[in-house]
Amino acid sequence: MFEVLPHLAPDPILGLSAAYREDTNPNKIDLGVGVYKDEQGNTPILSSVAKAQKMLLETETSKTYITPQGNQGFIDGMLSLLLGKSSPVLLSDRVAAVQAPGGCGALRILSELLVRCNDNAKVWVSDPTWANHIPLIGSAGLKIEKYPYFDKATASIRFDAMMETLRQVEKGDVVLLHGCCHNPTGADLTNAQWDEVLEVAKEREFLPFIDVAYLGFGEGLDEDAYGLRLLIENLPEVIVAASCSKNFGLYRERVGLAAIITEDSKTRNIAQAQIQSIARGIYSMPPSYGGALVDIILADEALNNEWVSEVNDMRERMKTLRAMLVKNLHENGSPKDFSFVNDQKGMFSFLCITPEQVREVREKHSVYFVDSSRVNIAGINQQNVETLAKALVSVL
Ligand code: PLP
Ligand code: TYF
Repeated sequence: MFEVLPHLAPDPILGLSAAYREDTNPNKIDLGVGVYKDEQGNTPILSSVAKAQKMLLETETSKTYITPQGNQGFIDGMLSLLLGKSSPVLLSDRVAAVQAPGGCGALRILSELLVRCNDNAKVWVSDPTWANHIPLIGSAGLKIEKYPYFDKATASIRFDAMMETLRQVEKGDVVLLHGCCHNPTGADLTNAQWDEVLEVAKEREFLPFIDVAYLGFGEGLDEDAYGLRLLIENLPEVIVAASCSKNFGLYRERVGLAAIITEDSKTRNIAQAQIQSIARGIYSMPPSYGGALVDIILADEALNNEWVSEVNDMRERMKTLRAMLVKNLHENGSPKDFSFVNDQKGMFSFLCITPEQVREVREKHSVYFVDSSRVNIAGINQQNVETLAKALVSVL
């Protein structure tokens, strides 16, 4: 029966890892998949997470199922982290939420919910956006449209063009926004631009769908939540997909949160039952382990402080790496000015070079990153930065 199925190419991002592993060049450089790496190129378990694991091992007494919505401590902790501890919205009983298997799981659950509301709804995504948004949202059956976002020629956000498109979005359509640290470009809206997005959302009555996978990697945990909190506090309805993969380093544990801010608490109860029924139709209840760790970390003051400081360290290191790359490119005679990389946020940057140049640097110098020219900044270190800069300059 399966012979009827067509062959499919691998995930364009995860597929790069396989090619990198097979490359025998000792000087190969991996700037592909978005995972944080330390100076040695490892992705260690955060110290706060290691401590939480020990605590969990000592205190967990059962492996019976968790509830359909997941770990309530995790949900409450995450909502405080995202919305702010004193958020008026949190106190108003207008938030439905479930623990989800990763940010991906959250994106899919929320997309399914949108289909249940209106199977004709269009979801507007930034051009470009994270490649996985297309299958995650599209597989639910929603139609995807693009709004202009980034101009490779000037390495900057096309804000006027973005706003012009958003001004034509119809009531009931959905606009996917990256909460912070835009994947793949690293180009984020300023606070003033978020203020304008709020105005157009009010005017057009579209539903903001906020994907936040890198909270804390831009400017800080609270700073990075500016746009998210602004929209949630000023609009009747917003949906949020959050991931704990990066900022807690819990990638393989699959931890995320799907949240729906509703107009009133009666609708909240309906939305809560609906997202649980969607989860039941796919996997019943989320895996427990990662959510239990996040719950422990967010609830324990000392551990929470330790985690915040680890997030700060990761962010500051990535900023240093950006500066190091820009400096090395300049010192190695780059004809192109890469200083825009210093202004971009989080884990990724678009180098704004052509797909041909990306492939050439991969084939000739074993430097691996996505054809779009997206690099994982965390893959840079003191040892490889000069090799990397020379390789890039050689293909410009
Ligand atoms: N959204 C964006 C923009 C991402 O880059 C990612 C990837 O890490 C996710 C969502 C979801 O990640 P995960 O399912 O690993 O939590
Ligand atoms: O964009 C990235 O590299 C990360 C990790 O199917 C990722 O978000 C990549 C591909 C994928 C899931 C996660």
